[in-house]
Amino acid sequence: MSLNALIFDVDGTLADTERDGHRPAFNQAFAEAGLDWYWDEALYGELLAVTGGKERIKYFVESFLAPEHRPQDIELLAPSLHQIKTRHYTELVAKGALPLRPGVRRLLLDARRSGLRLAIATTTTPDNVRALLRHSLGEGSDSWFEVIAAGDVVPAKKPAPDIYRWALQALNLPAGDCIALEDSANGIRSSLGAGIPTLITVNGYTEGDSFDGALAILSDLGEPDAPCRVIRGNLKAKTFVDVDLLKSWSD
Ligand code: XBP
Ligand code: MG
Repeated sequence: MSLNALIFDVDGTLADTERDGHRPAFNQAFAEAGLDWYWDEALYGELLAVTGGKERIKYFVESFLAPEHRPQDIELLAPSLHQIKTRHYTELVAKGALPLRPGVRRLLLDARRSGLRLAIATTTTPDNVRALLRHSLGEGSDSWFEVIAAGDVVPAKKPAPDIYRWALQALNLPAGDCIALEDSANGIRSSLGAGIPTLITVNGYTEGDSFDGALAILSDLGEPDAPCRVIRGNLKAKTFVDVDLLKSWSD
């Protein structure tokens, strides 16, 4: 197999979006809806066990609220709260609150120069993806990605493999011709479930996760002047991730 495409996760991988992006957006939505719910950093870390904002709201209600405090119409309330939250999140992104992680822009440009195909496979919404790409890589950068597999396009979100299988089908590529870049246990279970070799860059919420089967586990993708920290794996004397290194893992 030879490397043909990189498939990027978004939240936690392209940018560290959860603690200072999605989490405050959820809290702003709850306040706007007149709810006294507040997800602090620790609680949000527990809620990240469930992917998908609507599913996470339902998980919170069912698992963290006493029965007498649970809203009756959660099946209706969750999607409407999520719409408000997505508005707040995209406003946060537009303010530049969520920069790309180290090495992401460099690797994307390296991949484009090398003729690698690019795709996204994420649990978040297409609106959130396009806002993040537009504000961090510039207008039109979403066209760099042949496939943006996002959110409700599949019935089951990560850790189910559906979103990565959907991306492979849209790319018309076998799993072994791709490398997925992920940040979380749910993410790698999804990508490996689809048979895709996977590189992990951790963040504050996921560094304690289990990443069995990863090509390597790194602090981030690194920059020439800011080496990444290798948690597990062999970077073959390199100090940052580039296309040559990824290709060497695929040979
Ligand atoms: C991470 C998620 C998403 C975000 C919130 O997605 O699980 O649910 O936490 O975004 P990924 P939404 O790591 O797959 O990019 O509220 O839009 O779901
Ligand atoms: Mg992620």
